[in-house]
Amino acid sequence: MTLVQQCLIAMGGNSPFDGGGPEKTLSDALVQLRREGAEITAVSRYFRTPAFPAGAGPDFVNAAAVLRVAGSAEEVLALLHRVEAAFGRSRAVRWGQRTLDLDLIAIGAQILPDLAGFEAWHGLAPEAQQRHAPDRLILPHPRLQDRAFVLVPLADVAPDWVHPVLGRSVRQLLEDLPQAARDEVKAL
Ligand code: PH2
Ligand code: MG
Ligand code: MG
Repeated sequence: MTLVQQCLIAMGGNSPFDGGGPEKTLSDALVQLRREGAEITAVSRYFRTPAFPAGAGPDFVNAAAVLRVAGSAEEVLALLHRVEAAFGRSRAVRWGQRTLDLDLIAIGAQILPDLAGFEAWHGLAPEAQQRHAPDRLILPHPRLQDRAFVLVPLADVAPDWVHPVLGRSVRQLLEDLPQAARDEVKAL
C-alpha cells in the first residue's frame, strides 16, 4: 500500500534534549519530519498535561499533527522512530521519561493488523494494559479514546476524523471523556 493517506500523529515529551525543553523538541521534530519527506498539513496548539500514569514523572508537553507520507504504515512508523532517535529518545523504559514520543494514532480509516487484532488490544482490561504491550502496529491506536492528552490536541487538527471501528469522531470521543480529564490538558 503506497497510497498517500492522512496520518494522525500524537507528539509528546517530558524531558529536556540538548539544552532545550520539550516545546522546542516538538517544533524541531516537525522540521525534521518535513526534511525526511513528510508533508505536514496541520499542527495543533501545544498543551501541558500531567504524566500518565499519575506520578510517572514530570508534566508532558503534548501536541498533534496531520502528516501526508508516501508509504506503508510500517514505513510511516519507521520514519517516526528515526526522528525520535534523532532527538535522543531511548526506548528502555515503557513509561519512563522521554525527550520525544511520536505516536502513530491512525492512518485514514486503516484497521491494523485486522479487526480481530484491533479488538483484542482495544478490549484489554486496564491492569492488563499495564502488563502487556503490543509487539506489532495496532491502528487506530488502541488507547486513543481513553486519553485526553491525545484527544484534546487531535481535536485541534482533525475534529471530524471518524474512528473506523468505534464510529465516533474525535470531537465525540472527547465529549465522552469526563470534564475533569479534559480540564487537565492546558494550552501553553
Ligand atoms: N505518553 C506516554 C505515557 N504517559 N502522559 C502524558 N501526559 N502525555 C504523554 O504523551 C504520555 C504520558 C507514553 O507514550
Ligand atoms: Mg506515547
Ligand atoms: Mg510512543
